[in-house]
Amino acid sequence: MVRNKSLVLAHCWLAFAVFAAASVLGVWQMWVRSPLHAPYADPENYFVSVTAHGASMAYVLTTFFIMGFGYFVAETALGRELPGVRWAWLGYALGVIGTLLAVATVISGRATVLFTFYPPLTASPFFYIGLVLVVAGSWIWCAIMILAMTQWKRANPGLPVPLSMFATVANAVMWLWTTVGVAAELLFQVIPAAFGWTDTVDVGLSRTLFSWTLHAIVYFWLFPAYIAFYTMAPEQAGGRLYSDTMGRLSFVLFLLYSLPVGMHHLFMDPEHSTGFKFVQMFLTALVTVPTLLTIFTIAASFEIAGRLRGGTGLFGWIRTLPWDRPMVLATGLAFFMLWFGGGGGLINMSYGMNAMVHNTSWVTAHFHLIFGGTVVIMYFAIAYQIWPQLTGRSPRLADLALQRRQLWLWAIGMMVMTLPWHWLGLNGQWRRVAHFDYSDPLIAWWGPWVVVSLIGGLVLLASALLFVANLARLHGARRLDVMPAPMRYAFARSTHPCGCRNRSTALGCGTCSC
Ligand code: HEM
Ligand SMILES: [Cu+2]
Repeated sequence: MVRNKSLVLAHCWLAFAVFAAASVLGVWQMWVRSPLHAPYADPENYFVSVTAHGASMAYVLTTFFIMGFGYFVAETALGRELPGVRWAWLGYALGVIGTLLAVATVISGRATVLFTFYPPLTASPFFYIGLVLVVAGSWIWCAIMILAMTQWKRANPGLPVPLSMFATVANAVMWLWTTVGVAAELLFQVIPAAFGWTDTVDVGLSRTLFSWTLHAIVYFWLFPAYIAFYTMAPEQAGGRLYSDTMGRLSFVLFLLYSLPVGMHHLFMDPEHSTGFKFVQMFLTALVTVPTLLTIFTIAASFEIAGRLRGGTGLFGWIRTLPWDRPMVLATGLAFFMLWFGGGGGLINMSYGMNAMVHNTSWVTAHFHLIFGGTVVIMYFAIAYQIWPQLTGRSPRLADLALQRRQLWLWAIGMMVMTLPWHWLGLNGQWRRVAHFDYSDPLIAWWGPWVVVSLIGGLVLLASALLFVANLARLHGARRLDVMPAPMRYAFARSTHPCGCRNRSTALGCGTCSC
């Protein structure tokens, strides 16, 4: 039972409305970069658009969705009332005001600084103040998450916190620590300079402070997807979580590894030494540990589910999984995209190879695949799964078919858009550039590949609109008499609840009846 449905819905709807609008801008940008003639295509408009699209996707979609989902998890996993609901609404209001301020400055052309706003690019101070307000709103969310868990622990001494809440709080703690970097940059360097109170900015310092936030923010976005992998997908697949400890370990590792690695974004910057960059590379490589742990644990959980459903042989269990359930399908598609996106990430991470792709389209293609692909497809799946509890309406078979179609379109569109985009980057295509002179024989062959990316972008746009339509249709549907089933999270089970010492199999104890 979710008490504060409107709180969660307000966050999700704002996130998804902004996402849909930003998707339209994304397609237009790809069109401008292509050899086809796009309307309104001038560099001014392009950078207004890329700033609006980038900031909307990276800050608004994510922050509001993560906050809304966190409130949902706190209520459903802890099974008690959310503390500080008024504060939660205040956090929402701050976020809305901040978003409006930032959007207004971008649309009026006074903040074309891209979502990274690296000085010496300078925007209207109200752009930055808007961002600070969004972050301040999210800090309130962090405090509420921590408080909710503490209260629950006090009421349930000795019991482990449910994994989904454990991960949500890990995310809140990480976010509190990691936003210190960007907050310091904005408050002490960028905003005073934008108001004209100071006349120089130490660019090396501001890039370093921003990087403090810039990698961990990726984990902030990623956590909901991992929460879904660990606590929702195994349950939907009809099995159980293979290991609760692996889950907790992964989340703690993400929390630890997020701390010092963001400066790997500055491999090509002069202000850090080579030795320091090597350390950054090494720490970044460690991030493969929780990623591989997760892939292993979720694959094992799915294998348990597939075998429980009668699957046999080395791979037979894959076929018996219930792929018709959106959460299961999305997990499969997310892992597929993670395979490519993760591989690309290893190249970015390597100090030497990074020099080859630095500031090319490779980078943009990479984060679209892993963030827009793997992470955002799980946001869709989470939304589909929590919508019945929030709206009181259960999806019918036809609704589920449309949800699956939407997920497929997203994965296909993402692959079609990003594979050529990577390839062009490898061949030197610049990122953040509006116009290319395709009459130059050196780059003329890029044109058709950008058009293929554009087609991928159109498929993505269709999927984005279908997603919002799917949610709206369910929200507006006639209420049925049957109430949707309460939210259930996947749990791991001890192989030997009875404590016997028999040999066990993946499905449980082979010999005793426990
Ligand atoms: C409809 C699907 C999408 C299309 C067609 C699209 C296309 C684009 C294009 C063409 C750019 C400009 C790249 C450049 O100038 O180098 C861009 C930038 C960006 N996109 Fe997307 N995008 C889409 C969805 C997404 C999603 C789902 C996310 C993340 C959730 C995302 C995040 C970003 C960010 C953060 C930037 C800014 C990059 C920068 O400043 O360099 N996009 N997108
Ligand atoms: Cu990074």
